[in-house]
This record gives sequence, structure tokens and C-alpha cells, in this order.
Amino acid sequence: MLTVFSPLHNRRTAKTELDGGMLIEPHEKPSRAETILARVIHQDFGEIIAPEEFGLGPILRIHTSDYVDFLEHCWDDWIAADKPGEAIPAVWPGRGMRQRIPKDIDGRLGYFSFAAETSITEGTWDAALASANVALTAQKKIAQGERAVFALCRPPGHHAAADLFGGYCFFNNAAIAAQAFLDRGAKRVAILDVDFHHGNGTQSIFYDRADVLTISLHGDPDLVFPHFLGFEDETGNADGEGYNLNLVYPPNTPFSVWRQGLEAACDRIGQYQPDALVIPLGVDTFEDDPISFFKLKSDDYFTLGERLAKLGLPTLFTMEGGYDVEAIGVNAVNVLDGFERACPD
Ligand code: Q9C
Ligand code: ZN
Repeated sequence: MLTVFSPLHNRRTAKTELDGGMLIEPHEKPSRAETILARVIHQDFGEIIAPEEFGLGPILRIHTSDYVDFLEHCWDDWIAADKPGEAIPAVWPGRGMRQRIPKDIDGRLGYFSFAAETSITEGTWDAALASANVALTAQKKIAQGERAVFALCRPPGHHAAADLFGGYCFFNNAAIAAQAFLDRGAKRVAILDVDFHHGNGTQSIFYDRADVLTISLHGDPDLVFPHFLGFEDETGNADGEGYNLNLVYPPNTPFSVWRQGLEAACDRIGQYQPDALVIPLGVDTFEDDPISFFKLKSDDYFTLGERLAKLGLPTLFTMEGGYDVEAIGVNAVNVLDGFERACPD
């Protein structure tokens, strides 16, 4: 399987994540992508290519121009305002307040975010742009005939909404790729999010639409991030009614239970008959993940990959979460390996 990777991911090297009232070293760190890349190479898994540049056009199909402009200039604005640390939002337009974009950088950070753990830093824009280009390059390769491509995206994307960053995400790489499939002639695209966390950004982007089916299997948001979206009664709106599916699981869920959700998701995708499948691939479902509570084991990721291959669709994997850095390479590549073994081309 082809892997798309950009060394520019390394431009995102935040020093701080707000966690438990402390500024800790971020869970979402450069060694994550390097460990996955090393495993791809170690397994001799296939060709690794650098992304092409697509400009802002395909990103603006998903994100608002105000938001893209904010992200591009946030760090410079922060420095111009003489702030000593990394850019962290600390105030939001809460209930009853005006939803308008302020001039001041503290106000803008709050307007364009839904969480405070994700600091913006000097190279964040470069890395986020490269990550979107990784997903878009993978999409182009599939449009040109590849059965499946691994977009080794970093930073991840599935929490980013049209005009919100948070949850370590800035551009929604999976949504940008799904829209690129449609813009290149696909009629329907399915997105099956297997990250431990609900794909709130992806859900909100496509919530009113029937041309993208969004499905997410995740930890109960009553108990875990993103807390305010991802419940099972969220089924879509207007034209999109019936085209969003959330499958929610409690703490300590083992693969034997999780795979029942996977089966339900695959059934729904089968009915939908999409032209392409996008898999936001997080391996924070792993038993030793430091911020999550499912109990998947390394071998289970082969089984996941095999099941996805049986859908028989052109498939684009975007890398999302997974924070046990020691295991992240093995687990992510096991999914791809299982996929490839189930569909030898
Ligand atoms: N104490 C992804 O997996 N909350 N994002 C962390 C840690 C944010 C996860 C709390 C989790 C975001 C792409
Ligand atoms: Zn996650």
C-alpha cells in the first residue's frame, strides 16, 4: 500500500498542552508520526511518497475563509501582541453572548476553538497545511486507480469543524479528502471513524448532507472528550437525516464488543453503496493508550483491517489519534497489513 508522508509534520512541536490544570508535554507529539513511518519502513510495506501542494482551494471547500485566515496569521498576531507563551484560548462566546469575530487575538482564539488543550505555535500552520496536502495526495492517487492509500497525517484532523480547532486538530483532513472525491465526480462517500474519540468535526461538517455518510465508533461522550457531541440520537438533519451514525461504548470495551459496532457500521456502508471510503484511523482504542478507555489489543487491528477490506471499496486512511507512542506504529500498520492481506492486488 502506498503511504503519503510529509517531514513538515515536524513543524508542529508544541511544548504545552493544558491538562489537569497543568501545562504538560503534549500527547500529540512528533515522535508519533516518526514511529509510524519507521514501522512502515521496517515492514517494507510499500512506497512512501511526499505530498503535492494543492493550495487553499480544496481546504476552503470545508473550512471557512475567516477560519483559514485566522490559522494562517494566529502565531504572528500572538507574537505581535507580545504574549510570552504558546497561543492558548482562554475565553469563548458562551451561551447568550455575541457570535462575532473580535479583532483582539485572545478573542479570535476563543471564537475559532472549542477546547483549550491545543496550543497554536510557530510552525503549526505549515504542519497543518502539509497534513491536508498528505490527505489530498492520497485522494488523488486513489482517483488515479490505487485501491487504498495511507495518508500519514500529522497533526490529526477529525475534531476540526468548519471554523473550529481543538482536540489536537486544525484542518479536517478526512473531510477535505471526502469532499475532493465528490469534486472529482464521486456521487457518495462514506466516512467510518474508528478513532477512540467521536469525530465531532467531521459529523458537524456533513450533518445536513446525504452525499457523505458519517459513522463514528467511540467512547461515550458523557464520560470523555469531546463531551458535547457524539451521542447516538444524533442521526443527521434536513437532507442529512439518516446519514450520521454514532456508536457509543463504555469504559473497558474489548474488541469482541467493539467489533459488533464495526459490523453495524459496515452493514450501513453496504446499504449506502458509496464510491469511496475514508477511514479516520486512530489507534487510541489500544488497551495501553494513556488518555482512552477501550481495550483493543495489537492483533485486533489486523482483524479491523481485514473487515474494512471486505467492503471492497477504494479506501483512504487518514492518521488520527493514538498516544501510546511505543505501540502506535505496530497498531496502525497492523490495520493496513490486515487490509492488504484481505485484498491482494
Ligand atoms: N487528559 C485525537 O485523538 N483531551 N484527539 C485530552 C487528556 C483531548 C484527542 C485530555 C483529546 C483529543 C485526534
Ligand atoms: Zn482520538
